Amino acid sequence: MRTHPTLLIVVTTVLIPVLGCQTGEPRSGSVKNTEASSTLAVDHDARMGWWRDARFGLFIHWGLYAIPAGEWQGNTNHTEWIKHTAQIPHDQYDRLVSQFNPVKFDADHWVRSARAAGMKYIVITSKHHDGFCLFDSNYTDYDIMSTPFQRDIMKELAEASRRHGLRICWYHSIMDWYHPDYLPRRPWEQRSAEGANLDRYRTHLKNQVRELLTNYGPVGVMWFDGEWEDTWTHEHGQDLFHFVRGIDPRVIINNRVDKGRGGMAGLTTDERFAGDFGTPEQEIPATGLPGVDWETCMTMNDHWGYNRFDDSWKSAENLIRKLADIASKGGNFLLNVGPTASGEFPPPCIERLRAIGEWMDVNGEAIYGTQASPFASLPWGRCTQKRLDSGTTRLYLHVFDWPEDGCLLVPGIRNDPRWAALLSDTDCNPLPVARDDDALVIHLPEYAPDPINSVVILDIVGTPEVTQH
Ligand code: JFZ
Repeated sequence: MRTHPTLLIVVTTVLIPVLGCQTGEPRSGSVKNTEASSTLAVDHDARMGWWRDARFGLFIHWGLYAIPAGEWQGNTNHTEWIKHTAQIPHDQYDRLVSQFNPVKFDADHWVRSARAAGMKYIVITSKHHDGFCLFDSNYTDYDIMSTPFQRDIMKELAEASRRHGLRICWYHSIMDWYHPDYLPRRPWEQRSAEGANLDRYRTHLKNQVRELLTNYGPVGVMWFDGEWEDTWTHEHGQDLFHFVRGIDPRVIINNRVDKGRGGMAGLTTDERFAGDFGTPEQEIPATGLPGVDWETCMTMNDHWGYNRFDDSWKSAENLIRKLADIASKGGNFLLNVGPTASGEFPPPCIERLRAIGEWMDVNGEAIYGTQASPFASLPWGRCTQKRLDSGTTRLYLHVFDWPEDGCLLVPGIRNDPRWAALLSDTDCNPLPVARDDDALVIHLPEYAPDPINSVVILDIVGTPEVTQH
């Protein structure tokens, strides 16, 4: 809608995870102050502080495409790309605008679901490739205010997120199949490219980015996408990156703003390219990547946008273990939900978010603010770690396969043990730990407290000295 911008109150949130059985824990989760930093490197660390501590976020793909719900003329495998994959003419697709009326949308409910799952931030599609905007933009009428719904969804979600201590973040597509100045034209469309001007489109894009960064209070991440198009250049990426930095230097920007991303693995290795973190899509890197921030984004089934035919849901067990796997490699997990056209999360998503939340309620300490495992691999599961004080490191041993003989072998570690316990044990009863050559052996109770992933705490003296196996 082309009217005037709305001003929102600026509130900063500080997320402080609760740690369990110990004193003197590090203050993780707090947002560091950028003003104190004098070098770029420090600025980067300060900017990334809350994001590194958060480890877990919710991705939401929502837009007009939720209405066909994956189906077009008998084909049921479409999704947020439906305009492209079904080659839908503009006027026909645009009719969805008058049908978009998600009367069951409740921002508070969505944010509470994410928070209960243990998620610390939400990335939602302010605009996907189809060009439709879920927010009230002064620069287009192709937005939520032209639908019967007429409520600024971004505003409601930003406010609800702030209320519940989550960071709101925008996924904003660079590629745009609607805007007349965007180039290239799609092979399947009739519109002439004559008179189109990509620089004018870039101004439009920046105008909208300014709206997103100034009308909704502090924003955590600008998550760009669609940079792979031939028309988008490294210079355009640099320009957009610095434009965002200029508006708010605290905003984290993904690497899809520029041209440095290497395919689905999603990582930028050449420092000339901009981006604060890498974006592996639907995959988890084989190992940790020292010094590189990254976030795996993943669907719960096989589509990002809502597809009512897609029943191939990953199990809660699978997702809980993926979260531990990702944290053990020093990455973040951005897990996707594609809400329905009526404004609800599909029931299988709700079930899975709940199950993850139950696990996080007990074991969140082993995820938030942790760092990558010191071990190259472990036969029974994963490991995350936290520095407690100068003399102690806490290892979180994520046990997927509970040992039948009750002996958990931690291989190739030189440090002396201080103490071990089950994270789920609120009494913090110590577990016996013995040294066996270069391994530490923890004596476990007979049954796993959690068949999916039981976390064993092992505090050791100093920083881990691990020999590779
Ligand atoms: C992109 C989007 O096109 C998709 O709709 C979704 O939003 C996802 C999170 O991001 O998907 C991509 C991006 C890049 C590749 C493939 C899918 N790639 O480089 O092969």
